[in-house]
Amino acid sequence: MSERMNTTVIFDGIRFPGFIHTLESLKAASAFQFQDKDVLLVTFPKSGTTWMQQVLSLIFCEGHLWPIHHLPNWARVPWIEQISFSQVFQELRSSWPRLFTSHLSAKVLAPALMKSKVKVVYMARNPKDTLVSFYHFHRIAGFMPDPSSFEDFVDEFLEGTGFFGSWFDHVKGWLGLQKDLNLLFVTYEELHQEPRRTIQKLSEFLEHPLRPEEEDVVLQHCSFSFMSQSNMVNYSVLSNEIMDQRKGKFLRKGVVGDWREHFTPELNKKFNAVYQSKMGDSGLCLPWTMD
Ligand code: PPS
Repeated sequence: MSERMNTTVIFDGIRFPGFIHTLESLKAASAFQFQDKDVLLVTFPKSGTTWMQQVLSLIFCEGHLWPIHHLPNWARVPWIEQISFSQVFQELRSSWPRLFTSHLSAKVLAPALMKSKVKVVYMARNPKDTLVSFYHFHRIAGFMPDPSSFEDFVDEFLEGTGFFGSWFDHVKGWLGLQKDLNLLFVTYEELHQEPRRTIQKLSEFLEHPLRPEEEDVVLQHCSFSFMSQSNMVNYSVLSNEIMDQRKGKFLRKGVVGDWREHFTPELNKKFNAVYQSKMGDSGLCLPWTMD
């Protein structure tokens, strides 16, 4: 077993899994030299990151599907804060705009972004579904601790003391920068409910218009059924030690509203009260229903 498998790195008060992050890799990300043409996908974990990585790759691949079939998502749209980034960065395909991913907070990344016109795609998902997906992910990822119980996991999520910090701070931080950055806000729910319209909205923002038949190619290759079968996005190339998909799949359900299968009425009430106290006066218009 890798020595780093059970380690934790704390950066700017937030816990990160040490298997894929070091203090150095996190610091380097916060000082990353962006270029105006770059595209940066930002998410809190389990908000649809892999799905959007696939969509972005497809929008820019212009029908050349070789990378979709032969390069894993982390090599096409790498996380700038992960240990592997320095290596992957050198191998990025130079013909594309550079596509990056990050789970970092606005506070950490904004200074580097303010200096450029980077196109930021911020993707968020109903926090209850995000939490449920994250809970299941903790059970299969060898580099994350097993959650003791769903109730405890909810408490940790509400307190913002878990890995990657507070969902509330993440969303408020990034959406609070909408006026300062070149940022498009997209939700998991809209990509789910209106995939074609959402892909059109994205391609417009990215200044990379698609013909209807190109949209068809994107839609086909970003469907849950296609992605579940593709070992370039379903993480099946990783060992069981790193991600044990015998316990549950990375592409688990891919639905909206699965939280209803997990939350008791009491937990739901507790969650809604915290959500209201943290988001109620944020001035943000968030599209999901909490009931
Ligand atoms: S990570 O670890 O942060 O990169 O995880 P992330 O990719 O953000 O989130 C994983 C969840 O996204 C779902 N997913 C999809 N849903 C619908 N359609 C497609 N194509 C798709 N691709 C990924 C995935 O199933 C996880 O959600 P859950 O609810 O666990 O199924």
